[in-house]
This record gives sequence, C-alpha cells and structure tokens, in this order.
Amino acid sequence: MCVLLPFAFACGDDALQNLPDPEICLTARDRSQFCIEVYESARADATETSAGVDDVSPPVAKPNLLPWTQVTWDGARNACVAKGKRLCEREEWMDACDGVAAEEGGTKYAYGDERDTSICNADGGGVERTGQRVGCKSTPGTFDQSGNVWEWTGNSAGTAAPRGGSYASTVLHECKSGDANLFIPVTQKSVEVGFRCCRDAGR
Ligand SMILES: [Ca+2]
Ligand SMILES: [Ca+2]
Repeated sequence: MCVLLPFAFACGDDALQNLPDPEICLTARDRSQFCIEVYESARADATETSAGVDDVSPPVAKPNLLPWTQVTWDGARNACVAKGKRLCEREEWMDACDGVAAEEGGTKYAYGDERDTSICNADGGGVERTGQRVGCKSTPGTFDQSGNVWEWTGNSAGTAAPRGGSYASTVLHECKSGDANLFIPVTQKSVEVGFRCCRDAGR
C-alpha cells in the first residue's frame, strides 16, 4: 500500500507501520476537539498471531495486530498515558461509534442500525486482528468499536466502563453498550476486554 504524507509518500507493507498511529479528530458535545485512535490498542510487541507480552512499552494502534487484552481499567489508563494520551471518555467513545455528537441520534452499532453479526466480530468465535473486517467501521472512520474486544473508557473511577461488546457479544455490541451493563469490575481483567486511546486535539 501507499500512504500519502504532507511532503512525500511511502510505499510498501511497512509504510503504515512507520507512521504515527492513525486517529480521527472530532468535535465533542461541548464543541471542544478530541482525537480518537482508529484501531483498538495492541502491545508494542504484538503481531498478527500474538498479542505480545510487553505490558510496559506504550501501546500501538495499527491494523492487523492482535489487541491488548487481559488488562484492568487502571492498566489501560496507564498504557494510554504512557504514549501521551488518555482513555476515551464515555461521550467521546460513543459519539465516534455512532457518528453524532449528541446523546440521541447516530447509528445503533458502529456499522449501522440493523444488527448484523457478520459485519463486526460479534457472534461468538474469538478475538481477531485489528481492522480485519473492512465493514466494521463507524461513520467517522474508526474500526472495531462494535465487537472484537470491549474497550475500557473513562478517566476517573466513577466513569470507568468497558464499551462496545466483544467477539462473544451477539447483542451487546451496540455503541451505547456499557452504560447499563458493566461487563467486568474495573479491577478485573478479561480476554474479552481491551482499550483504545484518545487525546485532546490541538497539540
Ligand atoms: Ca452520539
Ligand atoms: Ca472493540
């Protein structure tokens, strides 16, 4: 593939891997700007076939990697901070998933309103590589917000929650899932729970 840069372009399979983690910057409900990463986070040593073991280095968020799971909310939060970012807040995460910067409106699932468990990884099976399903894309352009792995959100204990469902979530892969159903307590880890990083825009 080729990647267009401001003053150059790069080609080859490694082109994307050498660039900063892709993110999409959006307007929040309070009109501030934030950026959300396009992909679920993976360990720095993750590959297509291994989720890696490096729990210390900052995470990466690129396609075709097995995501970082088995991490507590605090662990996920620290991982995002280690790369100069933070976890996504509830509204940021939800609005990137449903495409509308408001509580109402937007799509029910990242891919649309009609439940179709063939579009995202949300019908049993197991964890898949990030961005593997081309149709599992939100209106803004993020991948895997519905399914694959739940994603820790919130930067304070009172707002911490995993969102979006996992590969095992036939129903709970809605953009709003996580509000009514705290999949696991914040101190627990699960093979079904990972995270995604956000940041304030403008830096
Ligand atoms: Ca919304
Ligand atoms: Ca997900």
